[in-house]
Amino acid sequence: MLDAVTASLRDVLTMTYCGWNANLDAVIAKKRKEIVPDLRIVLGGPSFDHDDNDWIAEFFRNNPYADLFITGEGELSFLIYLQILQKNDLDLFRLDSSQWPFSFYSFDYKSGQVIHTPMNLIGRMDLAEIPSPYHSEILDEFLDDLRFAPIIETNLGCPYSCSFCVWGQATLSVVRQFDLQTVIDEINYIGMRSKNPTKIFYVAEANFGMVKRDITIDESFITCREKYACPERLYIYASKIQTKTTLKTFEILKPIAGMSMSLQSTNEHVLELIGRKNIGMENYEANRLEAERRGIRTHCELIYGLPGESYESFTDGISKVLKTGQERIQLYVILLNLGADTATAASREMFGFKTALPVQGREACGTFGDVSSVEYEEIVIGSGTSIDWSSSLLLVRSKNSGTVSKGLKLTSLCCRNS
Ligand code: B12
Ligand code: SF4
Repeated sequence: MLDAVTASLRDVLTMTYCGWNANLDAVIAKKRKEIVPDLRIVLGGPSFDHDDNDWIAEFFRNNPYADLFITGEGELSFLIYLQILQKNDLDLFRLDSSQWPFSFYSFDYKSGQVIHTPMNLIGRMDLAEIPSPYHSEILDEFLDDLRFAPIIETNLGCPYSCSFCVWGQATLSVVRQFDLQTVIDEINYIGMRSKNPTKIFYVAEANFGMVKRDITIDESFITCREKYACPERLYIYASKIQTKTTLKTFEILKPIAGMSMSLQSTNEHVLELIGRKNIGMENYEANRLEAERRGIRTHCELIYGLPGESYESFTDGISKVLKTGQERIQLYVILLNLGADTATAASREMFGFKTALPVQGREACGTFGDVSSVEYEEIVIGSGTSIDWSSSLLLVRSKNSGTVSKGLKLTSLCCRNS
């Protein structure tokens, strides 16, 4: 891929900036700017604190290779960027920044000022107008490559706003749906074409089973599987508020997916601090029992180290979940993901987070062509006066009593939310 980037380098290099490739972006940018000094480098993606000017200034000082950061959904903003280049001799900076759309951020190193025009709001693109990248065949080479697994997106955004999660940000809070027929056609196209040996599909949405049309999408997954023996497995997250529709959705999907029943915390004070509402333990138990009756596999997720969570409240939460009969609980450490409220300077100050920067998994380190990089993630190991989570214990169920026993050292650090 890097060779392709180098071979086609001309005027603009665009990259997604995420926690897991931030350092890789930097080394690639540096090398490519050496080859093409005038190269414009445009970043986009979720890891950007657009509300904090000091943070933004620091970001550009630390990443001097970046000419521009485009926040939010990229489709329309990037189109506007290209139109501006076309009209301005390939130079965004010829256009007075007062005319830039609000999603553009840059930096004037001489004055130390962030360049941003918050007033120039642009609308959102009608999702029905966005053609499927799969149908354009541009992704065929990835579908043909055994190392890549396909991701499909049937809607965008999440109506909830848990502070540790980037999905919960205001810009993503309105859920919008892609055209149903396009989604169904994509499922069949991917099922027919994907060479990934695990035959997995990633479904990139926060609350599957929240709306009735998900039942139609389900049926497409299942008929596609019957036709092409693919997908055999879905990486999918169910709506955190399970309704009759959610149960119906996952009943259909049960040959290829279980239903997540995430809580993240059961402590009311913690939930208030992180802006999350759960369904309540009585409803949780009723839904879990109903899922079991219908033969749907379920699991719960809990995050430790959340603001206000103590060792006692966390283990109490595990006991409560076990008492509902839930057999599988996945424990995650809280990550401070840039772009999420918990990672802002204000939240760090309010909760007094102590953090550590462990190296991410093996796939986030390495040498790729002429560049090497290592990525880190930021995890909370303590906050305020609460306990030191770095010595967290993995909590295991003592089988019959539904209580929790402690004893194992934490071995896995990972976090995926819903
Ligand atoms: C599928 C997925 C995964 C998959 C695949 C990841 C991969 N490497 O491809 C798996 C399960 C492996 C995964 C793992 C993780 N994930 Co994940 N994942 C997602 C998910 C659900 C979809 C991502 C996606 O492909 N979306 C489809 C694309 C088209 O949309 P998009 O990425 O939002 O991009 C749009 C804009 O951001 C923008 N844009 C993006 N790049 C650019 C570039 C330019 C130049 C421009 C102009 C615009 C632009 O335009 C795009 C279209 O509108 C998102 C949540 C979500 N719905 O976005 C979380 C998400 C990206 N994951 C997240 C996290 C934290 C992780 C993990 C770190 C968790 C962990 N500790 O294990 C790991 C990291 C693993 C890794 N090394 O990659 C966070 C990222 C937060 C952050 N600030 O970085 C998200 C946002 C979820 C969340 N709860 O907040 N993940
Ligand atoms: S954790 Fe789940 S419910 Fe909460 S904002 Fe993120 S995606 Fe939405």
